Formats: sequence, structure tokens, C-alpha cells
Amino acid sequence: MSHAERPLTAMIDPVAGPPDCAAYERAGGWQATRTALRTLAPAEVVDIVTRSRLRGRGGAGFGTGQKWSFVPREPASERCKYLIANADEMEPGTFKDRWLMEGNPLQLVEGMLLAAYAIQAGHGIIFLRGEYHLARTRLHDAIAQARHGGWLGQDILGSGFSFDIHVHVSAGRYICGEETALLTALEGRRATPRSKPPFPQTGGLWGAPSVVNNVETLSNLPHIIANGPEWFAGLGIGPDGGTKIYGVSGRVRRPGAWELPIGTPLREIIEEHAGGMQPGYGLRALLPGGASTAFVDDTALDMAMDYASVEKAGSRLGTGMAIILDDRTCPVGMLRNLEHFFAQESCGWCTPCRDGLPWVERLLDAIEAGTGMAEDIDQLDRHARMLGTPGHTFCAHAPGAMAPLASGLKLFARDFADHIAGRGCPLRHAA
Ligand code: L3W
Repeated sequence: MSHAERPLTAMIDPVAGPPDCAAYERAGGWQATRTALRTLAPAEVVDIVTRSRLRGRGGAGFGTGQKWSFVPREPASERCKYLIANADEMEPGTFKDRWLMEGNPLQLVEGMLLAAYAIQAGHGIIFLRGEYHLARTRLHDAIAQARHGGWLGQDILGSGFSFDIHVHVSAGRYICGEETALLTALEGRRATPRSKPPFPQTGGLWGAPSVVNNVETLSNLPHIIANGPEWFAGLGIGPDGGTKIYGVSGRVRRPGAWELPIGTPLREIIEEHAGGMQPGYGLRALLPGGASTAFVDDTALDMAMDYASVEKAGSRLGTGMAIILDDRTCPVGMLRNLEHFFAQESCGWCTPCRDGLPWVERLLDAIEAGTGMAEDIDQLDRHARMLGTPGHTFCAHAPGAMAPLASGLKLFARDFADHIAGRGCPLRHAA
């Protein structure tokens, strides 16, 4: 792909570091802001982004323009509204937003400014994962430069629109990435999710209209406004618009992340970009979009990595960052590790999630350790169905946790049976 075809990462140079404000402008930065603030009404920006077919890149894939369209229309000067960048990247196996924030933080700043203009929000907040120390430093630096250049602050470009950004460092819980828990945390309270509706777009931070968008989603906006919605939509292969940062971790030759047309086939991502499996390892199954998506096996390798195709294959695109299970790793052990994470990260607010996830972890622990019983499989199956049904728990945490378990119980039924019959992990016995 040429530079123009990978707009999100074209300016990222890991050796030189992020571009400063002047270099960012020389490479085409701030052009979109000039266009939007000087020639477009906020509703026109919403319309352009809707036509670009940009969908949320944090996991759920909700249409970005559509999400903005729910925000009350009053100008920023008349009503307090918030634009929040969800930079609490804690999904296991996912590290795309860190790449964008460390590599080109001004792109995120400009994306936030454009989103804020579209919904007429005067206040911007980056909710940043606590461990992202380098991103924090670089974001602070980028915000200071943008203020100095007049791109943030009062009356930007003489347009009458004022906007500034504050960085909030998370205290460190996975649930803070759920948008309503994030808002509760920002209000200084224990990070428990809230019921929806009201959606944040009408009743968000301190009750004010608020939009929460993922870092990758926001970073696309300068390119959409500068080059037009048709150009962006045309970058994708298939029904979705734009590029996507895809990633692969596990026993591949080159684990990493790449910006590719959205809809790139999974096989191309794994074999060409990640270099295929390491010698001596075969691909057994994979989680296509992070830890909270369902396993697919190698029969899904030819699917396009777009939202609809991955759903058709029984999983979700999620963050687009795949985790590979190889044929020398125990699937029961992998599931145990994943469910340990999800149990530990339950916020504890609703009983099914608070009590159910540790129970699942204990059952998997026992099966892995050789004390599991045949009935434990039924127990796991029942938990996967009960906790995996949206509406049985307060938020999407438990359904996300059950996605790999429910699919794993089917795909790895033989491994579970072998663990129970052989009193523990056959791979460990063989080692
Ligand atoms: C107005 C409606 N707005 C939905 C908005 C809503 C939100 C967005 C998506 O979970 C998933 C989760 C993780 N009127 C609306 C509406 N909206 N209906 O659309 O909402 P929703 O409820 O579909 O999803 P969610 O609760 O935001 C997100 C999964 O993503 N995930 C996690 C990834 C983690 C990271 C990370 O660490 N950075 O990305 C990965 O797959 O399990 O299922 O804004 O307001 N009627």
C-alpha cells in the first residue's frame, strides 16, 4: 500500500519519533481543521463522516456519524458537552491505539478537534490507560504544541469555536474501557457501568451530552475531512469504509500490527504480514478481534476481516487484533488464563458476573490440574450460556468473557474430555 492508502500510520516513524506541529502541518496536518472550521457547518461534518462509512474501531463497530447524530445540536457556547477519546486500551492482545498515540499524537488531537466541532463540544478528555507512560508524555507534548499553535484554546482560527483537551490517566481497570464505567470513573466514583439508555450522547459525563470514541476512530477523521468521504469509503474492501489496524500475536514469525484496507482476508494478514506460523508450530484456532471474541478455526482463514464477514463466521471483528492458538499450546490452559483475566476484571456490580466468572475460572483450574469431573463440562456450558446472554448481566463484560469459552467448549471438546479422563493436561504429562 502507498502512503496515501495507509493514512493513519504514514507519518509514524519509530526512529525519528512523533512529528512536531510544523512537521505535522508540512505532511498535510491541520488542513482538515481549516476546511471544517472555515467552510463546513457542524452538521455537514457529521454528514461527511456518516457517508465515509467509518464505524467505531474499539470493538462494537457502531457507525461514528450515526453516534454523533444523537447529540443535541446547540452550539458549544450554549451547552456544556464533552468529547472523550477512549484510550483505555486493555483488551488482551490489543496494542493498536498505543501505536497511534506514541507515533502521531497530533493526529489524535486533530481528530478530537474535528469530532468536537461536529458535535459542538467545548471540552475534550483523553481517558488513557495508566501503563501508557510514553503515550502520556507524547500526548501532553502534542497538546502543548497544539495550544501554542492556536489549534486548541479560545476562538480557534477565528471561527468562534473554542475547545481544549485534558488527559486523564486511568487508575487501571479493564471495565473503565466500557463507556459508561469510564464516565463514572471520570466523575471520581467507583468504575461501575450505568444502564443505557440514557446513552452518553444525551446523558453522559455529569449528565451532559457526551460522545466516547476510540483512538483509532478519532485518528481517521483528519483524513476523511481532508480527502472526502468517497475516498475513505473506497479504501475498504467490501462493505466497510477505510483502513483498519490489524494485528497478530502468538507463534507467528512476525507478531505485530499493520494498517490495511478494512476487509483484508484473514489469511493474508497471518501469512503475508505476520509471516505465517513459526517452524514447528501449526495454527489450531484464533480469536480474531481480541480476547473477548469467539474462537474460529482454520476453516475461517479465507474470511474477509470486515464486521459482517467475521460475524457470519460466528465471531466478531472486535479490535481486529488476532490472538493465535498454536497446536502445541493447551487450549484449556489458554482458556483458563483468559477467564482468570476476566474474573479478576469483573467490577463486582452484578451478581452473575461477580460470582459466575470466578466460578468458571475455578472449574477450568480444576480441569487443567487434573481434578476436573465430567459434570464440570456441563457446568461450564451452562455458565457460558447464562453469562453469555446479553441482558443477564449489567454490561457486556461477562458476554465478552463467555465468547471464547462457549466457542472453545465446542472446538476443543476432545481436549476437555482428555483432560478429565487423563487427570490433567496431556501436554504437561508429555513434557
Ligand atoms: C445511541 C443506541 N447510541 C449503541 C453506541 C453506544 C456505544 C457504541 C457501542 O461494547 C464491545 C464489547 C467488548 N443509541 C445505541 C448507541 N450505541 N446503541 O454505540 O455500543 P455497544 O453497546 O454495542 O458496545 P459497547 O458496550 O461499547 C464494546 C468489545 O467491544 N471489545 C472490547 C474491546 C476493548 C478495547 C480496548 O481495550 N481498547 O477496545 C472487543 O471486542 O467486549 O462487547 O458508544 O453508546 N441505540
